[in-house]
Amino acid sequence: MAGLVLALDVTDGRRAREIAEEVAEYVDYIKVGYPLVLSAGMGIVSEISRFAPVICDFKVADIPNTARLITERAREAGAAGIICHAFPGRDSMRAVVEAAGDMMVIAVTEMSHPGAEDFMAMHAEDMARAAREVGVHGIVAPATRPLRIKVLRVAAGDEMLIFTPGVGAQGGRLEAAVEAGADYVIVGRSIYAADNPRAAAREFRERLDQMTPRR
Ligand code: NUP
Repeated sequence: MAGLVLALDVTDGRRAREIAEEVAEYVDYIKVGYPLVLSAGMGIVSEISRFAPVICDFKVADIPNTARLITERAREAGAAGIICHAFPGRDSMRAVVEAAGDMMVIAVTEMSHPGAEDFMAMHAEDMARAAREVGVHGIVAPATRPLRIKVLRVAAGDEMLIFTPGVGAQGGRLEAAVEAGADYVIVGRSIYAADNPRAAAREFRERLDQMTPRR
């Protein structure tokens, strides 16, 4: 069964906690990134972890030493996972994997916005293979281009998890992304900006539950 990740990109800590509590029953992870952490501080990671395991979307893209330092901060804060970029190369991804301990590491290969076709797409398959080689657990692939999820599934192999953003606000369709091979769908605005985030999360969950699992 494919899973659901809420991208909690609100910039108010109190609202973030409210939404996390409301949707907890329907999501597998809550992803927090710079919009929330730069507003509310790193303490928000453990606060949100009371409701669902947290993935820190820090898109780590630096030299190995700095990548390690950032990863250690996410681990200290109690995160369950961290997102890094694949493009800085194997050594930087390896530094994240080594510093991650029990955290899941997810590497961005091809992003979901149109600009990813300028530079990232042409190297995305190599990036997925490199991520697998160095022990990364999952990749990010675009729900806005389901065919690319299929291609990246072949490059990443069957064991790797595919997380796919771009459903809803960016125009991607949940069913198409899951049929193309995604394991987790990442949804932000269509849940947290809905009139009723809990009802929106429940609806995404129900749509996922109706689909045939990949494995
Ligand atoms: O390629 C990516 N596309 C993307 O949208 C990689 C990401 N990490 N994201 C993130 O997913 C983005 O930063 C946001 O947190 C979430 C999608 O949110 P929404 O478009 O559903 O609101």
